[in-house]
Amino acid sequence: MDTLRASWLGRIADAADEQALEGARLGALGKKGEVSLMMRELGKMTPEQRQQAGPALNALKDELNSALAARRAALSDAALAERLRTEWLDVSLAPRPRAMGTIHPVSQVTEEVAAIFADMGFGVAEGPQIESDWYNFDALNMPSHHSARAEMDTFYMARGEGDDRAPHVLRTHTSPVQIRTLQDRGAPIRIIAPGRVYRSDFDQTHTPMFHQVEGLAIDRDISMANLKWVLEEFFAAFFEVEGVETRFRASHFPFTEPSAEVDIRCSWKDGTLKVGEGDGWLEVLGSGMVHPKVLAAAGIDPNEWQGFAFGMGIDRIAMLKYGIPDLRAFFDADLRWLRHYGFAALDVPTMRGGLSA
Ligand code: 2NL
Repeated sequence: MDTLRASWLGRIADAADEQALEGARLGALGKKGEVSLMMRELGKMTPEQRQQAGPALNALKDELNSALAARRAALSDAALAERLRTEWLDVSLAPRPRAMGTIHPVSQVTEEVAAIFADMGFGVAEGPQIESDWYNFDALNMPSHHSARAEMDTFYMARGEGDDRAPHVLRTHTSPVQIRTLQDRGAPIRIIAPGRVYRSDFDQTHTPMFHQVEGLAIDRDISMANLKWVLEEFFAAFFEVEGVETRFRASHFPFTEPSAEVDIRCSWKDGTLKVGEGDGWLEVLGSGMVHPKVLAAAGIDPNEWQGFAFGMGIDRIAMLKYGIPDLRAFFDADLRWLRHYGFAALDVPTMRGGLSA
């Protein structure tokens, strides 16, 4: 009985898995198990023999059952421990970087400009980039054979043979947006018109598409004094300085009379621009009082209404404000330019196939 006990306890203790353990249970306590068969022998024994063997076999059965339960629990603990060891997720693993875009400096500057003019009561007007030559030129006092029209390097839309629709162009300025808005809404009006404009010109300082913002204020007694105040307010806010002195130089545009080119006071110190101080002047925009013919073309009575208009390049003032010396920063696919000028949270390997260079 002792060898029997030791042998089965040993098999149970050594069972490497659930299957081996079940084998041991059946071998000892199953229907034809060794211990079960011995219990069946009890019936054939004398009462004295039975009295001795009965309790011993029952005790053995209980002990084996306990050992089986203990071993089963141990195996299941080990199985759980093994799963915990192998089935894990490292939640501290850094995530794969995701490509994050940032606002383009030209878009940012456009928003800055719109916000500053909004504070002075100017709304934002938008319009088509493909314009009829009437809106782009005629309405602006540039008739068909006007020299300024030829000088504009205009992109003309192709026309098929027999197509006699009015000639259309890629707008060369955002003035047509102002004409349309004036026609739709009438006077008084205060708007700016930012957007893309196109001229067939491409060199170090020109791209065939660039960005312009024009402004227009029409009321009963708007003067160039109002223009000067609005522009000085704008430049101080835009360049984030206390005040900016402007200098008006007589000029000529077909759509304004009188016309002025406007410079702002600035200095250049060790290659960096400081606006609002110093003894230099920087040309920043063209402006003037809206020509009576332009008002009339937009359906506004020039005897009742008058006002100023101006136009400036957004790319240019973006470069000045953020110290970007090269137009390629805006147009080159090489994002190093944008990153260099602080505009790119782009140091992400998945961005545009990589910034490795
Ligand atoms: C420049 C000059 C200018 C305007 C644009 C304008 C618009 C209307 C009527 C009259 Cl609807 N004028 N725009 C006026 C003066 C100058 O732009 O050098 N821009 C970069």
